[in-house]
Amino acid sequence: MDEREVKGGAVASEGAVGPEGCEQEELILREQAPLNLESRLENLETFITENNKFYVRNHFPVPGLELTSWKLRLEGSVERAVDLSYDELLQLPSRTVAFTMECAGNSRIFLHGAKGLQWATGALGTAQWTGVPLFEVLKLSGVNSDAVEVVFEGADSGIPVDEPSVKSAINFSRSLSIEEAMSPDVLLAYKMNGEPLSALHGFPLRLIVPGFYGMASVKWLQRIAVTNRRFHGFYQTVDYAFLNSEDADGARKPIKNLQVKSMLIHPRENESIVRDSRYRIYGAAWSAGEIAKVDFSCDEGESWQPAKLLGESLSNCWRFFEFDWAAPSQSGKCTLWTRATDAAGNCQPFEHDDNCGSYVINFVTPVHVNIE
Ligand SMILES: Nc1nc2c(c(=O)[nH]1)N[C@H]1C(S)=C(S)[C@@H](COP(=O)(O)O)O[C@H]1N2
Ligand SMILES: [Mo]
Repeated sequence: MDEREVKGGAVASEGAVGPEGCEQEELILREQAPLNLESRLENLETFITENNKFYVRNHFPVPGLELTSWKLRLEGSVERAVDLSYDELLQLPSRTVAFTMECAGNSRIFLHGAKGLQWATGALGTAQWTGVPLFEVLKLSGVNSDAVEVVFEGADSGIPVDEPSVKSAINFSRSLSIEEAMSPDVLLAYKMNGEPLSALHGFPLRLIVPGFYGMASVKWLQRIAVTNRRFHGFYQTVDYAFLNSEDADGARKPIKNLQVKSMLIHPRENESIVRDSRYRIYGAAWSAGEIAKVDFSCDEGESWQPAKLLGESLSNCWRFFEFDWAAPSQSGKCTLWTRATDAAGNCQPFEHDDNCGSYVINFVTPVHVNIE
């Protein structure tokens, strides 16, 4: 894997915000323009991922927004349109919610050559997000009885790469149904781990949708529109969309909920382990909801043993696990698997669902180690 370090001085594009001065050495550069950065596994060992070690997923250049000219516009199928300044938002009731955010394309390298950014397993992280519950802001505007969805528009725009169907610049936008939007966990967040959002993570305001893949958490929010019909935006029906083979209409549906998944943090791919030793297997598991169990196999699924879940269980957050492994007494290669099950009874599949294209990569993947 090509892991070029991100050093200061590289700028995404003119007028946009680059990684310089952001102390991004901790991250792996996956794309320079637009800037895409992956977290290092060794920085994902703790419950909270530090802000400067948290992956960055951008589709367009990072807009450099200034508070003096920025405001949030709330309009559409509402009783009254509302404009809110940053200071006005800070005055509204706030909440802090912990949430593990994973990019829907995380682990794409396991699809061997699939189109898109070649993420290994580090396009995820957990932060405490602070902001105004979206429903509080919708209360200010009122919502008409015909409202169906809420559309969130970011200030970033451009023409998506390799998409001849899109001829002119579009903004990054996604929608939620009215029911989803009313969840008290859905936040208009202005803080990440107690600090104001950085430019890379959506300053001054971003949406946070716990339990959904990252694409739902629109950064650099500038406009929220309540609509009386379904939104068919590019990042809703073309990209970040899937085919449901049970649906007769054949239309692509937006990818939404996080699917149950686990990853090993120790050992790493190709790590050497002393034969006959005890080794502490360590990893993380997450889902929309809570994790019920994680099983470990060192014989490609012939037999499974339960790992020990660590810490407390928090909804929509990862949970770490460990397993005290008796490494084989023979030297040679060994393949390690983990398989998580969530509280709703979903467990990780063994194969990728092709209806999801190069997204939702939650099947059981191997870590190969050398017993020496
Ligand atoms: N406006 C805007 N919001 C966005 C994106 C984007 O490109 N533009 N990327 C989305 C995707 S695909 C992910 S995974 C998350 C990543 O958030 P992060 O960069 O703070 O880690 O932001 C989402 N919100
Ligand atoms: Mo993403």
